[in-house]
Amino acid sequence: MSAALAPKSRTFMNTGLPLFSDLPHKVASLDADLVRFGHKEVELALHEMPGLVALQEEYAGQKPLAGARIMGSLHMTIQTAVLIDTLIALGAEVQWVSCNIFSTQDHAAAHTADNGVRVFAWKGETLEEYWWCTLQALTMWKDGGAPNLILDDGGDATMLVHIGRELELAGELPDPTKAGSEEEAVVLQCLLDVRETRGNEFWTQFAPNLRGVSEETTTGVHRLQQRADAGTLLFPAINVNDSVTKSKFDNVYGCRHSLVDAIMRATDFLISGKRTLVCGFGDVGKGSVQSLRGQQAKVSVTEIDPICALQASMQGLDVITIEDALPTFDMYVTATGNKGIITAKHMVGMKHNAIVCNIGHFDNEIDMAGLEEMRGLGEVEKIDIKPQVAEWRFKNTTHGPGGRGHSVIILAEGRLVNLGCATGHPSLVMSASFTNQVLAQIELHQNADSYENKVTVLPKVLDEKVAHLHLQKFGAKLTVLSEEQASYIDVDVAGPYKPTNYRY
Ligand code: NAD
Ligand code: 9W4
Repeated sequence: MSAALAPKSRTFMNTGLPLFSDLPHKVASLDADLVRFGHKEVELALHEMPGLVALQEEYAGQKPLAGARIMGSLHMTIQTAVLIDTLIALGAEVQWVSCNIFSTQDHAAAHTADNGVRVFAWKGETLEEYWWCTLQALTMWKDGGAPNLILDDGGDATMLVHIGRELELAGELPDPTKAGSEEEAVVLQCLLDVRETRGNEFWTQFAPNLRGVSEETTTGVHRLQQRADAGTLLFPAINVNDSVTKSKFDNVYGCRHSLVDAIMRATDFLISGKRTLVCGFGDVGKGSVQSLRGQQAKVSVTEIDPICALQASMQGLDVITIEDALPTFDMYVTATGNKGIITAKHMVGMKHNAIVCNIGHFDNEIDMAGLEEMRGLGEVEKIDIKPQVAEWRFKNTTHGPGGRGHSVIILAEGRLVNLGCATGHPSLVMSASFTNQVLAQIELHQNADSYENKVTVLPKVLDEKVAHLHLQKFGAKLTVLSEEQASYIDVDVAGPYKPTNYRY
């Protein structure tokens, strides 16, 4: 169909929303109480986000992001609202969506929309609505223009532009019937609708406006790296994930805060003194162990890597296998990034009312599919206790109360417990991460032309700057190197203080 013949009022799939909408925003509600709650929570979070406050103050008069038009695709939470406010304070124009259908905090979206920002995000979007939101924030700018930067988490926005352009250049029609998943079918339908209404060169003309992307997570960085290796990345990318002040804070300190927070919000189970198994002793496992030990749980770990196992041993933890734990342990936390860590068969052997949760990879560290299969066979019953807390009762075992079947309590359906049962990382942890994001956006806005279309991390001095901006909050006082000391250890007085490959 030619663009001229295309119906102008076409709606996108089952959303009932115009494919290209002139709505100023779309959020769950702008009810006065919700807006007020959002504004107040942002005000409280701001006080805990010293890196972002410092950047706002440092650049108050300079507007280093003037002329930047940033499309953001990152969980629309209270902390993200502070990030958005900071980008705007630094001169940027911003349009936003969430990067997960469930992760929007509606009061955060209400705060942001009430401030006049074009935000398209609400908790519990359908996949169709999610991709509609992404299309609006990317393409529907108030003045009819386009963004020149993307701030991405997971790579969806970056991917839409790349695939859209590639299919146009290949002369191929996007074909949802060839999709490998339900989500891919929605993406291809979105691209097909754009093709049918806007013609063969929409993304080809759109993409050159983009000068760079900063990426928040491991998955997104991986997708960018694959493109860079294949020579198909269209603009430079800054990998924020691998700044030390992002990854260590997110993985270790964020999980240290939010693991017991989640378990306590979900249950009234006493953690102290309980035998708890943490599967995986990487960064997230280390944070999780600290979290549980803070409550005086008796923690043991499982590991496949002898270095991490030795680290655990040096911290006084028993390194065991899950089979060793089954008869006596009260709680299990998976933190491996791997799959099939706790199987349905393991759960058959657990103590009555053992708590099982995951803080690692999204949804397959715990074999929920195996449990569902047993449910289908009538061997296990699922009893919902409250949202995100379920009892799974094994009917044929004999080590439950009175020699009958036993149960396990599964939190957040086996998905990330700190996000399903609590509110994730505290603002201060997100401040470290998002300060890197702002520095990355400034760097791309000012110097994108000096970068190749590759993936780079921020230089270590900027990582150190992020740490610096947070020190005052803790009343920390740095020792200043003398010139003599600096030359003795072969660093500059102003940093960087470590070689690039230093492991913190
Ligand atoms: P990591 O690689 O540092 O640690 C994972 C550890 O698990 C490694 O030491 C590895 O040897 C071990 N492991 C792998 N397979 C195992 C197995 N079968 N049994 C026992 N141990 C095994 O990774 P990380 O940074 O700790 O991240 C782990 C996961 O947590 C990732 O999926 C990451 O995306 C996720 N993550 C979650 C949050 C959150 O807030 N919930 C935050 C950051 C990262
Ligand atoms: N959140 C999230 C919340 C609820 C939720 C299907 C129904 C990640 C990082 C940050 O993913 C996030 N509910 C789900 S999935 C899901 C995901 N389901 C699954 O059944 C329930 C998320 C980063 N972050 C913090 O950690 C703190 N502030 C932040 O911005 C946020 C949210």
